[in-house]
Amino acid sequence: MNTKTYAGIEDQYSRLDSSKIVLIPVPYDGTSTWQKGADKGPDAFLNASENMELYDIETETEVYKQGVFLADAVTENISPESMVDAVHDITKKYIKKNKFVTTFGGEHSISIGTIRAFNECFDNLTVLQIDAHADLRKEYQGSKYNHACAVYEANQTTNLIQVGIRSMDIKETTVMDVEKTYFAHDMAEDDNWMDSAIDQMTENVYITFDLDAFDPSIMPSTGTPEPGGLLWYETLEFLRQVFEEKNVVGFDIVELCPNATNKSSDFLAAKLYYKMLTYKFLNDEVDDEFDNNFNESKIDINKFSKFNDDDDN
Ligand SMILES: [Mn+2]
Repeated sequence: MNTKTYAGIEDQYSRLDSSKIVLIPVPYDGTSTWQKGADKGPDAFLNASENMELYDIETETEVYKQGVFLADAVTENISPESMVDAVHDITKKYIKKNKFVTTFGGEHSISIGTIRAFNECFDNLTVLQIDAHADLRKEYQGSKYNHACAVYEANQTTNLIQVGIRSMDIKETTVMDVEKTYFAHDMAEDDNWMDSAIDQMTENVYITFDLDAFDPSIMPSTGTPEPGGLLWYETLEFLRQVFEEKNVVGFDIVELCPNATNKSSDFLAAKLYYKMLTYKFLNDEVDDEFDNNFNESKIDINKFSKFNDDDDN
């Protein structure tokens, strides 16, 4: 059991029964291909969170009072597939407890498990992927559960919207839906990308946020930094709009690869997480009941599922 709490908050705000939010750390780094260290991400994030001031100036709120339960870390790592299964199971368990479920990685392959759980529990799910990389490979280095494959399944089974993309393999062009892809070089010149992306979302939105979407000038501590990324305030503006206009059902933040001497990226990740919670609960009083609106009897596949098309081939 964890003895520490998220951000060092008091017991009354961190117990499972009274918390609307659950945070699941997944310190997994089994398939990363270049710089290792994403397994250290959750600890660095939690340490930075403990040193962060919890009053949000922009919104004049203290979202931690909605309650944040820090779940035991998922440490399953016998194989990438068993890790994904473990993440899937624990995510679904907390969704069914009517919690707002959030996950902190770890490398991006953990999101395969979280997205699968959310897609099984929410109708017509949109997956908003904010990332430098397309991550659309069906298989990479012998595994379907490699970080380079993070959203292949989401692309097949959900309404996937990709934002910030600036690196991919030519093979990925064959599965990518370019109408739903916002490339970084286009975003730099087109102020309309935020509205356009939101217009393509269904009501239920899951956000998978790879920290390498940010520009390396503000987020250097990530496994594969790419130039030309998102900056802080435009990212917050976009996220706030998404949370205001859609039902964000959960999110993950992945690929923090901490640097021993420069902690600014850890703090950015901590603040990003807190901002996303803040936007989610902006109009909720602490005493309001929370309903995550999961569909207990969901049997329909997502209307965006491409599995049926595949069967015809
Ligand atoms: Mn990435």
